[in-house]
Amino acid sequence: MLDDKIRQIIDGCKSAIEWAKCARDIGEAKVKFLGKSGALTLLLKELKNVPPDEKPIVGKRLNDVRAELEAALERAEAEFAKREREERIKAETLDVTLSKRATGYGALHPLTIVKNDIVNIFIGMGFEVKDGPEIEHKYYNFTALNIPEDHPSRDSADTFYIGDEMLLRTQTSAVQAHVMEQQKPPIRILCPGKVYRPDDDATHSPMFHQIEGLVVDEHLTISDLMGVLGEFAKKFFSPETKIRLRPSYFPFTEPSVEVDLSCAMCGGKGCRLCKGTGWLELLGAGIVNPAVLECSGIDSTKYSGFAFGMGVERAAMVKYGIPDMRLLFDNDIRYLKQFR
Ligand code: 2NL
Repeated sequence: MLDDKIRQIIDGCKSAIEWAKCARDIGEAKVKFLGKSGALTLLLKELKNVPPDEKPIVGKRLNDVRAELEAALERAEAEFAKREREERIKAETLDVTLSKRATGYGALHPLTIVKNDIVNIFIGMGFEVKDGPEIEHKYYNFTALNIPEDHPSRDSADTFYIGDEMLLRTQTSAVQAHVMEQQKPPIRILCPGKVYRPDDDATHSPMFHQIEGLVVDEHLTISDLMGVLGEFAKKFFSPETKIRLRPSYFPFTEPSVEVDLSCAMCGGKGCRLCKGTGWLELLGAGIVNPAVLECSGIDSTKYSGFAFGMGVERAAMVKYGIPDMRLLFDNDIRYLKQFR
């Protein structure tokens, strides 16, 4: 009778081990057969009903069975634990020899490339880069630059106004007007940045980029302007590039000039890029109007200056032969990729 029950427990436990699929199944079998209210434990409690002379034998038998089953369960559990750890490690293994999916590299926008090129050329000549607000007071954008109250560029058809006094700057000279007010000469600054004008067609964007330069010191003449811009032309295009000055007019410079660069594509013979002229129009420049210096509190009898300005879009178009400015703003990645 007792023997049958012991047999049942041994068979039940061994079959549980045999059918177990994981360490947890073994844990459950442990509870079922050897736990506090497990089958073998309950049987041990029945020992009190066994005749006294048989107790030692039956007791030993039950303890032996318990030890045997415990050992079998431990072995099975250890085996499962080992197998499960191996499987987990195998599943987590990374194949470091697998080649990655191609992601492609980022690249600077051609306008940024050209802006950086230009800025670095002038840094090389001792210029300091300055920036300022894109939302300006009309005083710094116009008045301080000797642009009269009735000048057409002040009209709301040519300037984005924000109320009566404030506007989106139409030229980066506004930054230079701030610097002249705050700094004593010598001044040698370069102001790259976004400017805004309400035109929008094949050759105009309502937002575009300018780089303006300003030098104020004693004894400066148009020769200094030609020296600096001649050096710029050689570095921007090629060592053979020459500059040419033509008379022009700006309210903030007197005299004013347009500065042409000899065409880098044909070397001045005339081609598609320079439209047969051999020259590329790139900069406006001039000797700073004494009225502009005085307006910022600089003594125009002691100091003189020269200034210049250019459009970054225009510079990028002549440098790379880009035929339409909209190609720079459409942000078609297939087009922009070429300038990497
Ligand atoms: C152009 C022409 C120019 C200046 C900008 C300037 C600034 C100060 C005083 C005097 Cl603070 N001049 N800037 C002078 C001449 C031309 O720009 O074609 N820009 C795109």
